[in-house]
Amino acid sequence: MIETGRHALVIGYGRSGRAAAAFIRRRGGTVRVVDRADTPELRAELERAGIAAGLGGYGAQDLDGTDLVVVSPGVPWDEPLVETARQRGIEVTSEIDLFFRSCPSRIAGITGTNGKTTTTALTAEVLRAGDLRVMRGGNIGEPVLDRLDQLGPEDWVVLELSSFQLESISRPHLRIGAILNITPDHLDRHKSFERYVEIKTRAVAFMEPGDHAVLNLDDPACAAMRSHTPGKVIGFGIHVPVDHGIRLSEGWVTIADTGSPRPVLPAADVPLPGEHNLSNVMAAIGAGHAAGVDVERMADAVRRFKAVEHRLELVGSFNGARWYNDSKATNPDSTYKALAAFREPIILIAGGRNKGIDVEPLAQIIASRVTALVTMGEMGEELARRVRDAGLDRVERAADLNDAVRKAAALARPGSVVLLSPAFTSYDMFSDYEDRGRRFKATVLAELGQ
Ligand code: UMA
Repeated sequence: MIETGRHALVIGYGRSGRAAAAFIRRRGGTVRVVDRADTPELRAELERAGIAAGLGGYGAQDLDGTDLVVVSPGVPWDEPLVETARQRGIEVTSEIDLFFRSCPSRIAGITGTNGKTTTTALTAEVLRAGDLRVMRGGNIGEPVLDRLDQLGPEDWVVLELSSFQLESISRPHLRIGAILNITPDHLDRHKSFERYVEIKTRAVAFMEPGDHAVLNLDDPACAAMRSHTPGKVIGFGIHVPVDHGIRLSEGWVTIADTGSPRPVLPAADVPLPGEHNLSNVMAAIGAGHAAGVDVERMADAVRRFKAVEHRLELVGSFNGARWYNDSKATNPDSTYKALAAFREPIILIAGGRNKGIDVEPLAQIIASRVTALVTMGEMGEELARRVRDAGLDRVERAADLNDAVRKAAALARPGSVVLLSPAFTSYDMFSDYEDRGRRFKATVLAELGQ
């Protein structure tokens, strides 16, 4: 076992770092933690766990006595401390890399810019409906390394994989790998779109001939992956012809493989709004088909499925308007999909921290699609100005979340949709997108609920 007797330095003590530290200690290794943050809670937690730590920053001296560096997903893979470790010949890994190295089970991985969490949750349900034993985890917010002991060779692990995670896995061998879509995201970290695509390609590049690559043929970058995988391709698409894979035939999601096409369920039965969600369902059915799940059972799993928290999640109806929490929309593409999911007049709440994305196309689309816009956060002012320049008059700038909810409530009319779909990250005002979504829901209920 790689980690037995090792002296590990874990960089970042969040969900991933905690799981890695616990795992290494259980396997007889020693752990020291460093974190750029230094809070009383973090200190207390590390003390309780009896873990030595350097908080409030880190440097090369932290590598002394270390022979394994475990990097959290939020820490750049080319962070200077990590580069120094490599130069000194110290092995660099991550929680998810250690998992891949030791996992006895078959792994299905879901990646892409948007829709990963919903598709991961749905794929896990589809496989479970086929009586398979499934562990779900990864970027969805559920680390897996600390649950390794529960796994056996007959099990499936369904993992949501972010680009940060994929970059850190030395050999990401997936038995089923789904790539949902690729549009510019995380460019602050990966520097170029080409590099980002290259990292996503890793999800299918390490396959063997019996494995399955589930690829969105509607998305040019995903379709191009067909020539980068040794696995069997199961394509899916709504707008392009699909010879082998999952397609839409006369309104039915249909499996077209060898033999005659098999209808799975009518697209109208998909319980999630928007065409992007139909595409996510097709990906999950592609994965279920690859795992050998019966068509009817897959259809049942899809029909039963409920929206994941923070993804076009209905908060409630107030004064005739429906309010949705789409806090997970941390990039423009995700917001475009949310805007396309409704026919009703939309009051959009957007803004946050920019991660290197060109705001102009977003401003144009918002101006052409929404009835009114309320902006907040670091990008609030620029977004408001650009959307006004693009021709929308009803644009308001909110001081904080409470103010945004109040302003949106004043703009809403019966029959309209109020949508929090920020298009930017949450780190300017919240600890993460989940915090943003939960506070949004609490504020809406406090302001408008009975
Ligand atoms: N930290 C540092 N230095 C840094 C960055 C962070 O010391 O440069 C410290 C922070 O102070 C904090 C800790 O590291 O104490 C946080 O680590 P982290 O940012 O890696 O977050 P975790 O809580 O470990 O959660 C990570 C993923 N986070 C990120 O990729 C940013 C979670 O994905 C994932 O669910 C979890 O592991 C379990 O696998 C979240 C996410 O936002 C949902 N992902 C991005 C996305 O979906 O767009 C990729």
